[in-house]
Amino acid sequence: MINRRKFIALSAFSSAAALFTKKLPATGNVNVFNKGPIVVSTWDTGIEANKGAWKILSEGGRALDAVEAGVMVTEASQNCCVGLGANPDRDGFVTLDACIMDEFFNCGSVAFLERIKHPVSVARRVMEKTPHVMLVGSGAQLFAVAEGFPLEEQKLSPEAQKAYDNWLKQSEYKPVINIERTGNHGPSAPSKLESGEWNHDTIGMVAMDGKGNLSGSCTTSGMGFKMRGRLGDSPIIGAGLFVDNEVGACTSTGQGEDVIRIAGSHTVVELMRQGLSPEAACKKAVQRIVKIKGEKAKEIQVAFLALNKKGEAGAFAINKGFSYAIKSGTMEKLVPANSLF
Ligand code: SD4
Repeated sequence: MINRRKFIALSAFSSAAALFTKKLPATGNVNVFNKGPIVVSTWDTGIEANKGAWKILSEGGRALDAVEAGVMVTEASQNCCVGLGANPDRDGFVTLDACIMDEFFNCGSVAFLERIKHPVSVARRVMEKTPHVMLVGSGAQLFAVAEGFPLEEQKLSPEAQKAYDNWLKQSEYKPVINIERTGNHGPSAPSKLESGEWNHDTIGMVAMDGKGNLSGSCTTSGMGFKMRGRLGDSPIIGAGLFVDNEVGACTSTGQGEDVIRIAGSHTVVELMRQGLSPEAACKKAVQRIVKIKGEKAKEIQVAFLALNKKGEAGAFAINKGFSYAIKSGTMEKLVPANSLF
């Protein structure tokens, strides 16, 4: 039998719970408790990428292999915003950045890499075959070729050529906010870059395997029409990606300069270490950027996506328009993230 004190405590709890439930955002961006493997990745392109990762996770494979295979799907899709089919720099060259990190703090990264289809795999080779973490530019390309990666033709995809020709008309050097305007995605959407319906150029992925180990990857063509040689956060361990197997993993997307400024992904993992949920940790990091940028934050986009050791996922963005894809044994969906503005 429930005594009066217990009853009051219980009803106080249930009304608090009801209040909490009411306050849950309509976007459904709640932390998902998950048992077993799970993979999450940025933007709508994450849906297809997660399928690639899931092939490995569902067969008991390692998170590290899953996050490499997953983002390779996006790197390979010629009509997408990531990889050799993506937007070039302002001089017309596609330059790629990528990194990868496993459950033992092993990490590898390449940046300003040209004519290589799978920068994430080169990053993994840097991690596994050199005593270094980062290789850049022609050195990274030489290493890739020595490792047997073919040197692809230097040629823009038709979509990127159109987008570049359009940009050349004004040649305005201004980063454009990353958005997703429609829910329609996947390889069947070849004209999105041209139509401006989709202007993000990165995929970040974090995963937990059946053994409970975490890994992450991030790959990008960087900001479209950037200065030659410009790097963003994506290849920088601690900024675009960070994994601490005791706590959680985080990746980021959006204006890289502002992520680097606060060592974004590392910050999110440290906030989770202090007990914050993935979404709350991502929100705190976003707030830190907004505090620095003030009103100007409304003109840029940054989003963080995190996964903790319990298999809870969450994200948060500065502005509306960011979503992330989840795949686990029981769910596969695209979740619109909450944002400050
Ligand atoms: C960068 N963070 O190069 C990347 C860009 C990005 O969606 O995420 N675009 O700064």
